Amino acid sequence: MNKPIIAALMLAGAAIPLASCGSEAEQPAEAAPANTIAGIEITNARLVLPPVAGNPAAVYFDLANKGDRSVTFRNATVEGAGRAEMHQSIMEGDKMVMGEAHPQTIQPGSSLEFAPGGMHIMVFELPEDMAAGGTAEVTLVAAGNKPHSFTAEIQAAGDDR
Ligand SMILES: [Cu+2]
Repeated sequence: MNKPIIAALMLAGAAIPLASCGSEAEQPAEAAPANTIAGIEITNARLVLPPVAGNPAAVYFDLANKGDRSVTFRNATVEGAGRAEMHQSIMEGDKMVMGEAHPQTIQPGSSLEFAPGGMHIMVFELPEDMAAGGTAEVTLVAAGNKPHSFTAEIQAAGDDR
């Protein structure tokens, strides 16, 4: 008998958070495609295979934040690979060493280059069918577990990076 009232309350309850929640979970200004973060643009993405089979590969790209809020990337995955890590190469004395990078915050209007000798995504346990000339699906994971996926062209170790 009072079902219509309950339904009306539920509708009202569902509408309130959308109308009043202005900070964390608000809708992006322009809807981003699935598995992307609004405003984030990746260009020049390539996955460079290791010179020796069994070694890790590296993913390089240019990342720009054209949105209106900062985005912090914590880690990455590559489809089919065992695991991937966000790495940074640094000079220690006269030796180049690399290790896992701290989370990288990209402010609105700024960009970050993932390039040989600097930031890169290190990819371990490559799928056996990964070959130069193909493509790989790379996903950067931002704070809050938000994924941003893009396609990288697979290059052989000796290719121009
Ligand atoms: Cu590395």
